[in-house]
Amino acid sequence: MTSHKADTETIVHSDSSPTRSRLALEKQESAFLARERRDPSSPYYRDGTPAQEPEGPPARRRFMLGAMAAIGSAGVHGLSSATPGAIERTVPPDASKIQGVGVATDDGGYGARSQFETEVRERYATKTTESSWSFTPLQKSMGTLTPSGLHYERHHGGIATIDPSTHELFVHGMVKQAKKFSMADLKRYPMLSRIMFLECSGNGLTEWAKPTLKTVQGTHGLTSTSEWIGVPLSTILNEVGLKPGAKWLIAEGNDAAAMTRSIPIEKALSDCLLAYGQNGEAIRPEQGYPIRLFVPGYEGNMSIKWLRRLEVSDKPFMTREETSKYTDLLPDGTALQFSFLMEAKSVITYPSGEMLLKKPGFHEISGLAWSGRGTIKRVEVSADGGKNWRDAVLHGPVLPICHTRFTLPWEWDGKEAILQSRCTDETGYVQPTIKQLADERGLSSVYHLNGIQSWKVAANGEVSNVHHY
Ligand SMILES: Nc1nc2c(c(=O)[nH]1)N[C@H]1C(S)=C(S)[C@@H](COP(=O)(O)O)O[C@H]1N2
Ligand SMILES: [Mo]
Repeated sequence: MTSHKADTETIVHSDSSPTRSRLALEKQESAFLARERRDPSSPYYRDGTPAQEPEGPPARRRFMLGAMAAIGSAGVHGLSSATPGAIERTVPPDASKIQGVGVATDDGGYGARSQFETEVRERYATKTTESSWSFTPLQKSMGTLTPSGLHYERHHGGIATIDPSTHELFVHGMVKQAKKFSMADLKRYPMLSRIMFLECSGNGLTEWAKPTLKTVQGTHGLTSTSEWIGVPLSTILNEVGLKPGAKWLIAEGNDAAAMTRSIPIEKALSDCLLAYGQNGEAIRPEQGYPIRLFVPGYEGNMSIKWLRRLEVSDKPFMTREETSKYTDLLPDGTALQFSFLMEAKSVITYPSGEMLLKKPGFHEISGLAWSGRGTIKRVEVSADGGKNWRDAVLHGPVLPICHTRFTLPWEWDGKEAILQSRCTDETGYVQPTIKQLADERGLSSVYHLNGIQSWKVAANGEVSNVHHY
């Protein structure tokens, strides 16, 4: 930090005016105290003013996004999002002058974040709202874990509501003994916990031909990281016993979309998880409560939520999601099928689209990198559109198939700059440019865009989404 002195000189507290005397402040405080200290059952404060109930969540925010029409939906409209569950409390001028808020008996006992934190998922839906995308606000992300309430969401037929006490998972097909497992049955098996990212293969699909969405939430927000807790799928497959020749299994959801995907048996036996826990509690309804399949490192659509059935077979099932959807059309008219892996990808989250750098000087560049193939080995950052690269610091623990936080100190000279990050994973795979991907695959397919993201910092400090090679 170079301008420490300048910083202190320019600090202005929004509530401190030079004319306000200490006396005035104290008067304000005692008025506040009189208002605060009231009998909770009384509709009046001690000073006689009527007690008003909090007005509910702060300003509702609306988001619109025409570009999602690229996904092929007939119409798109923004859904409103409000800061969920934040308890609004009166803010005293000096919190150390009064008792803090006593333990609440009427808040349901489930915590909420500070009323001052307002970042929310951006939600987009087709005309019917049941098919929707909710994007994680990566611009505000810290570290690697995504709070469950901000995990990205992709639903094809709305969020299923399932009673765990009656839910069953049916495992059948080429097995020695078909079986039904209740949630209680599943929870008796030895558990496994792993911190892993999930990413929709449609993440960034609007960005192939030209920069389209304005923020990192729009361009990269369909990925999140959670701790996932459950039973290894191999345990359950062992329990039913695979018949010789078993090569694939189909996973089916209990939602209105009855989403289905074929999974190769080697993958099913290696590291797939039947997850009932997320970040220390039961998985959220949005994430597939009471149980989802988690297929580490593979495209998000294979991690079937609200899982109700697994059928073992000697061939893939060729369902809608692997024939008409989730294939990658190539320039020669053929299509890639079963493009499971999520290749290495990184993005700078600070500074990123729509931010404003107030002044030149020190800024810490920060971002996320991840790879479906394993651990991130290296992240390089360029501030001059790819001419020069510097190694960023990777913050541990660097886990396989997990978001990895990187940072790099940057001294901005106040001139236009193009910020980029490029990652390398443990297999030596280096994140390509968007142009390299487009040259190779053409522009007919929308999935699996893992190219280098460029943010332009204009001389006036405004950050915007650009393509730069
Ligand atoms: N049953 C079911 N499973 C599903 C889906 C769905 O709509 N229904 N969406 C899939 C897609 S496309 C993705 S990217 C991930 C999203 O998981 P999340 O909503 O927990 O982030 O779930 C997958 N599993
Ligand atoms: Mo997805």
